[in-house]
Amino acid sequence: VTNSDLTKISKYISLILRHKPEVIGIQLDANGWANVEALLAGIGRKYPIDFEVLEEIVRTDNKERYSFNEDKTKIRANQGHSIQVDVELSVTEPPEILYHGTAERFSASIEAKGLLPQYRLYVHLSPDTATAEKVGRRHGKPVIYLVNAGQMQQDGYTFLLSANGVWLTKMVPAQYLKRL
Ligand code: HQG
Repeated sequence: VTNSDLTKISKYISLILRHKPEVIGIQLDANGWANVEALLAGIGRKYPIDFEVLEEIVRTDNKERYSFNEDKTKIRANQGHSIQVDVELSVTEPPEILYHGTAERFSASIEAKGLLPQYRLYVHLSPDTATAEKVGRRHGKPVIYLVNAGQMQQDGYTFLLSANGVWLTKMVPAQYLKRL
């Protein structure tokens, strides 16, 4: 299996574990877990991989997108879901400043309405500008917003830190945003 195959398979697994488990006829439990055997069987039509390859994908994923449970019978995405699951993240005090990378074409709407989770459960924030820039580039010409997370927390907003270092919050009103 080449690296580019692994990336392709990882994207497919992302789709299943974050958005559409039904494409392979499986379900996630309330905490976002899928049964590993069911996942392997389900993706087998497209990508007949064995458990060792799945382990390699989880281990080498560049954003640490997935976790196994302790005995590796279950797997879930660490964040990024659009379906309603609780991946058991704890409320964490954010750094004073977080960043959000997006595309220029969204900026008028963002500055009017704030950051909204759109089709996902949360708005995703990055701990540094380099990461935010990469996230923004996925959508087009990147722009970076500085998020006044410390002030938000003082005002009662809560933040979750995902297992892979992404900060999550329900929404960011425009008053806490500053374009960099
Ligand atoms: C934008 C990737 C108009 C928002 C990354 C973003 C991340 C608005 C887009 C994870 C808006 C949603 C998530 C408003 C927000 N008006 N547009 N009021 N509020 N938006 O993909 O943060 O590679 O759902 O700025 O690393 O780009 O998939 O969110 O541009 O962690 O693992 O609506 O996805 O991880 O796009 O990325 P997304 P995101 P993976």
